[in-house]
Amino acid sequence: MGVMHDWSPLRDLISKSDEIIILSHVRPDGDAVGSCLGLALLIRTLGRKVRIELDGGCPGPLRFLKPQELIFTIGAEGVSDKAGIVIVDTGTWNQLGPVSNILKTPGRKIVVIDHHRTQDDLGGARILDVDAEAASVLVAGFYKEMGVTIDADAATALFVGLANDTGWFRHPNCKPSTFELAGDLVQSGADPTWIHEKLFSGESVARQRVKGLILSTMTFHSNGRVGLFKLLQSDIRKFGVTPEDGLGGMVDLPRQVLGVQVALALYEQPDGSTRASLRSDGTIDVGAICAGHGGGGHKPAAGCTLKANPDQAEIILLPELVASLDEQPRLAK
Ligand SMILES: [Mn+2]
Repeated sequence: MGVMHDWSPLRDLISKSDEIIILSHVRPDGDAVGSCLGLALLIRTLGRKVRIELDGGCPGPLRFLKPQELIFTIGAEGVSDKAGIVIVDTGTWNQLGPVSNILKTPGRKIVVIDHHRTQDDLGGARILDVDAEAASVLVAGFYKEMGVTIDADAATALFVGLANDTGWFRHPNCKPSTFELAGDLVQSGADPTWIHEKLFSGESVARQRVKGLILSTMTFHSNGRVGLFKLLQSDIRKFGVTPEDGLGGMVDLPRQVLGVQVALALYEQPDGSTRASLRSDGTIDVGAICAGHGGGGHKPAAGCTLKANPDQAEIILLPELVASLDEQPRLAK
């Protein structure tokens, strides 16, 4: 939170818009929901009208945050031309999905608050901090800027975002200030034990079965430095996985194996394309690899979608990962 940002575009948008709509990326994760909710609660405290639009609504495991009353569907209600738009936790058209249409209204006030390196020109001001562990860190900074106390609900939401994007405080993006902020949020009412229980003890049978499939079929490459799995539409049908169950976090499974530095998850999509999700231990930049395929993300965590089936996607991506690893020394364990 030591970084100084020019918050004036956001202050301006909040004070001059009839209503503020907060958007985030498709397949919203803990940081997307946490940062949107934290910001929405702040804007509401300031006495302004605010709503959140999330692709597909709030994912089941995150509903304990109770964002329902702040989330609506733009298709159903429409958005006035005078509504200001704040985009949190993404800065690209691709990641915004269909909702990005509302950005195209002439004269629309737009502010992006993000920590991803991959950025498109979305037509507005940008408050970007690629060193921030999570978008929720930026939102916490805005509370400080506005002199507003973080209440227990907001602290819980922001803690979820911070914990999500740091892998519960174990990824290399953690720094002393990460723990300072975590401590402040706990002080403000976030309860990590309760949050963890809510997030990770509500797994559906379908999700557990999918994990079993992944664990028993994942393969290893480049002397065990790369672990990958593929998940087909037929698997999803067989186990009856619903969007509610979600498939988030599966890519961490190969990374749990000793010696695996990079994990590659290949999810077949209903249209036959493949969504690739990548994680690295930080030695190689999977964000750069994904950016080369129209996707993006961070050095240790990124994704892209390929117009190829999972087998073809493996043939495309695996050699790139192996080549990239070959240029790097193996981390001492
Ligand atoms: Mn994030």
